[in-house]
Amino acid sequence: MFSWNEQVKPYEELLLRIKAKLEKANRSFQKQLGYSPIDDIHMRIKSEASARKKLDDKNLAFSRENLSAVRDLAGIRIVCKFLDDIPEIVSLIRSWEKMKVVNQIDSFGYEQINIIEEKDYVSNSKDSGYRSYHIICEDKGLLFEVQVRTMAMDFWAASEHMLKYKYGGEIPPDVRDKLKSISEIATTLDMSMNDIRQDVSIGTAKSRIMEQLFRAIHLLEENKMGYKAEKYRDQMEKSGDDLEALRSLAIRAREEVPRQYWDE
Ligand code: 0O2
Repeated sequence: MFSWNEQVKPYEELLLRIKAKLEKANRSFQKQLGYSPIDDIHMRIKSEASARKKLDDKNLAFSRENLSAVRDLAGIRIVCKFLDDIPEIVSLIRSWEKMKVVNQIDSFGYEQINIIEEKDYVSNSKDSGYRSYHIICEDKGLLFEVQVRTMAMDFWAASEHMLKYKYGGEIPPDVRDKLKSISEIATTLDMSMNDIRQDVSIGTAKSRIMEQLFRAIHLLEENKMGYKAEKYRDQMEKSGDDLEALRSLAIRAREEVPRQYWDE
């Protein structure tokens, strides 16, 4: 016999490492783009009973060896804000694999992961209406599953899961039909939200630029360079909504402020 706790311990450590990598990447997205695509990260290790059932269903013994072949014994779920964030996160995870060729060690000092399989239930939803992008990964012999989905997909999956539990595993046909049509509504919602994502990104970029420009103008005024501040205010008004003009104005205004006046 083997101990379940001992069996799952390395998976717990692995999930924490992957979560830290994702959080770090999300912070970099925020820094570089002013926008973080990951809304939430959940980790889970299958319960002993659920793992036992999975092996039972495949007529496999509950052994250490068979458990290590269960691809979703450990799972990490990444919930994104918008539909277009999914390919962004999938590329990020694929890049961890590519890094292995160049460098065996990443910035955390761990070896990189291998991608075993990808399942695109976003483009091709399951019969139930389930949608998500799955990536089966491997890290030093440990298999784990990454699920990438939007908030709408996550809400649907959590509700369906809850109903499955409530009906003892078998959802009645009429409820199943309703769930399928709700999944279609969620898809429409995701697509509509994605359409306005462009506006959101532009809005975020503009507010960051304006923040920098106002800060530079304020520092110029505070440090006896009111005439320069006036010039930038004037040009800012003339630039209107032209993002590129405002961006280059903010760069120039920042350069005018002597370094010692920045308290950042
Ligand atoms: P839980 O609650 O996450 O433990 P395989 O693993 O390759 O032998 P499987 O299990 O069909 O085959 O793989 P698949 O299709 O990639 O699904 C694995 C996981 O995706 C499931 O794990 C669920 O988390 C999720 N999933 C798949 N289909 C559905 C669905 O119709 N509804 C919901 N709510 N989730 C789904 P588990 O172990 O089934 O569940």
